[in-house]
Amino acid sequence: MNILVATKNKGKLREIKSILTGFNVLGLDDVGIDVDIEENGTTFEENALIKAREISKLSGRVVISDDSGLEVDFLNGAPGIYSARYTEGSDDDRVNKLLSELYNVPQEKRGAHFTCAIAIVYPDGREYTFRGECYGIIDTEKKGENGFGYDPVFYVEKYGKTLAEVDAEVKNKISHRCIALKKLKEFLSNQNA
Ligand code: ITT
Repeated sequence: MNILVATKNKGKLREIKSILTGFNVLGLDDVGIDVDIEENGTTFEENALIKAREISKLSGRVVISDDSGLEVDFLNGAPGIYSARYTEGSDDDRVNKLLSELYNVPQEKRGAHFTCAIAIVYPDGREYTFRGECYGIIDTEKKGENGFGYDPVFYVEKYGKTLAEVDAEVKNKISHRCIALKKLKEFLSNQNA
């Protein structure tokens, strides 16, 4: 089965490809689509559906999208759906802003989780969403080079490492994205049953 992924984020696409084994996963570059989509929903699910609907309309294909973000307890769930827009600039600039917001905040108050909503939209209009979450602590400094986004400061107690320090295979076993995509895979296998 061919699945087109409506994302401009290379890190997400890389992870989705390695988790959705058994499918022919295409990126927007593969089909020559380059559009800016306004993400004006109020939840991860709404934003994921906005992206998948738009690209399904443009391509006529089965499309999945990923809307995700980091919710920090001390910041009352911010940056949340605004994680990509937390500050202008690069992922590194956003991580630096987060570290400065949490400056001197003790470890027991640094809890956070990633959320990922995966949407699938079919050309006939059917649409479904799946959610995954991954819990950790915001570290006091950046560690590791793997992954993307906020991974260098997202510390996972079970591994004693940030998501940027663990191997891609480990992240892809425990991540919010992996949990949501497993639900999608389960759904797709029941569709074909
Ligand atoms: P698309 O909308 O084109 O998919 P985007 O990067 O704008 O790409 P989102 O609007 O969903 O995607 O924003 C997700 C934000 O959350 C972005 O800042 C990411 O860096 C961050 N994020 C999501 N998943 C992450 C992960 O697994 N590790 C680290 N940061 C992550």
